[in-house]
Amino acid sequence: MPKKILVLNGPNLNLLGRREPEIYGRATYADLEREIHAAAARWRLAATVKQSNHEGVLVDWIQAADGEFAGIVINPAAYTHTSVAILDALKAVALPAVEVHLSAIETREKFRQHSYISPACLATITGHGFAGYDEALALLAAKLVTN
Ligand code: CA2
Repeated sequence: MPKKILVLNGPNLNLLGRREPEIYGRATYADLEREIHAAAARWRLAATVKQSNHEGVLVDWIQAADGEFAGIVINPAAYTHTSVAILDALKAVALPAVEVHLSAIETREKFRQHSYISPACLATITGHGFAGYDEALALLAAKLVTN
């Protein structure tokens, strides 16, 4: 049975392809979901992909992942830069987690350069667009064979 990975996307990522194409590209959120499922299958993983605009919903999903999933990929979007609640939830479940950002947050506005989430993640991938999710899944696949 392929190991199950929870892929979480935060606020406004459902708008992908509709605004700011110079930063986030022209592909839509549905395209992203398709690419994540294809990447997961390549790494012999099964992805469940969810998006929410609400911090507490993301926290609830992280808590519920305990015992259900082998790892988490998360793009917390704007909550990256504000959310101790998501940091605490990831620490509480202690599942291997990888943080992904489509854009290179380290080269953008000062307020985007700090992540509250990184300390709970085994890696943070930035600036690789949709391919970042594939890289995150590859890292989890490698981590999970050795566990
Ligand atoms: O680069 C990323 O993946 C981000 O997590 C995206 C977030 C941003 O707040 C983070 O600083 C970096 C924003 C996601 C919003 O995406 C949109 C896509 C299209 C149109 C409007 C927003």
